[in-house]
Amino acid sequence: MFRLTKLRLFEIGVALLLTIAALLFVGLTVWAAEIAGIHVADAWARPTIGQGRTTAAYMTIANKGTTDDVLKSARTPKAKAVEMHQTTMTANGIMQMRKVEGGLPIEAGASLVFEPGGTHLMLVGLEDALEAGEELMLTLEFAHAGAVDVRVPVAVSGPPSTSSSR
Ligand SMILES: [Cu+2]
Repeated sequence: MFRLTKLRLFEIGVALLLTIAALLFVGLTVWAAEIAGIHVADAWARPTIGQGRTTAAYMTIANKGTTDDVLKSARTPKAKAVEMHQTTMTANGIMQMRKVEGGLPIEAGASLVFEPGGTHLMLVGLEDALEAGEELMLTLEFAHAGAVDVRVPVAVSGPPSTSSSR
């Protein structure tokens, strides 16, 4: 009788622990999703031209979280540097690219669009030529969401299909 009670107590204890673990897991998952409210879509990069080892990458970064965030930097193992550039028009009608310093803010609920003729990611010092059909991995570094990996297909014009990050 005593043994049975002890066994039952043990079973109840295990069940309780499992329940707590499950609740904790769900809680942490929701918490993590809340923090990493960054969604990346339509990522693509242009192929390199000739001997050039520079190219631009585009994507839409949506901040679906509840916290304002800042894209601080980006990197890829394939290039020496990834810079954030803004395309501006001079008074003479000449297109110019300007490096963005200090990161790009993305308010909660807002999106940051990298697109041809506008703000873009500049991949500088690529180790190899990039051809259409290839793919590269970009890591975006956010002030709040931390590092977000993005798969970037190389295509001649526009995202080949709907692509996204985690
Ligand atoms: Cu540029």
